[in-house]
Amino acid sequence: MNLKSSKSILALSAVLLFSSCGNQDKKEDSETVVEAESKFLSKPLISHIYTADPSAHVFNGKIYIYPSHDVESVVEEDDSGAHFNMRDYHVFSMESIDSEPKDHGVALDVDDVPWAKRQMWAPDAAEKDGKFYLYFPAKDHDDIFRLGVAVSDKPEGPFEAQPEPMKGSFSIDPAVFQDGNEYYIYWGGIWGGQLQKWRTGEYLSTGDSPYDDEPADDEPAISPMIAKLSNDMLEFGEAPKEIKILDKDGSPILAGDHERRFFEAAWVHKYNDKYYFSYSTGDTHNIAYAIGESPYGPFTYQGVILKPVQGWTNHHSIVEVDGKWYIFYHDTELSGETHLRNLKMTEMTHNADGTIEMIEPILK
Ligand code: FUB
Repeated sequence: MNLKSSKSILALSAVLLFSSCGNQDKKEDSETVVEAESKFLSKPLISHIYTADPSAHVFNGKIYIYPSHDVESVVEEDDSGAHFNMRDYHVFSMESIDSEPKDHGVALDVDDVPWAKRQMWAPDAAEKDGKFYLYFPAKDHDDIFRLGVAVSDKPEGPFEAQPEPMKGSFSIDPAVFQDGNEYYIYWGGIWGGQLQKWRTGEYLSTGDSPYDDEPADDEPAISPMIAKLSNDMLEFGEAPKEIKILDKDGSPILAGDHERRFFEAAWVHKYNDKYYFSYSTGDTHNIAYAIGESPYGPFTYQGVILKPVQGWTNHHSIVEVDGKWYIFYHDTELSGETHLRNLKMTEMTHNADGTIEMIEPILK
């Protein structure tokens, strides 16, 4: 699926070539093929609508992708991401890793979620006992991000939303990880994702700036959150806990360490009995990862999986398909606009020592 191996072809038809043969001029009508190298590692997976924040899963033998649906909006750009003003979700399926994604249409619209007002950001989905659960963040009528759940009998939806957000939920970017019979939900995002506003357990409305309420640079960074899901998958099944991301010496990653601290886009996968917690570092634009012995962590920082893509945001998911691992992500190749993104995908490699080979999405 990568442009590295399938260079785009520019055909220049009916190019007139003139060559000299002795004293006789020869004019040739010919077609010359010029190969133009793309600067991107992978090509867009979907181009008829803008899509971002892909959560990919294998359900019923097919790959399903649950992305955000980016749209142009009349809302002006601001530091809290108001211009990411998405209002619905489409679900996509792929028969195999090389096939074209099929758009199953609108799976959930903000107008069908009683508690939600706007900004349907990065979703995820899970399957339990033949039912499918779509987890999504949206701003409520007080402009506070909450997490919602919607249910369907089919992986592609349509989904029916619960009338209220999950009790005690806040912030953005839910990601559900199944470990045996247990399901865990991870979430959180700082700045526009409001996680910093919940440092005391209550919503701090000390100011409108998304940078208020952050810890000092030499304090531990704000932690992403985890909770086991309830048996019915609709609520937290336990009190939410903070996840610790530690340096190799066991000390917490600090708030001032923007190259490594958690920003948003939590994802967990399991490989060789270890838990891999991956996330975006936000303003430094990497997808980084940390490894732990339990779904709750602590996780020890290892490095970068995906270097910055074109566009401000970087958001991914990791899925195993037929014994190979893939990272789904997005960039802004099609629009050049940071809030109008397109999905991409490439293979990801675990090295023999358990580390992950770093991916450069923009070719040098
Ligand atoms: O798509 C809106 C937000 O942008 C997501 O929730 C973040 O992870 C970032 O990708």
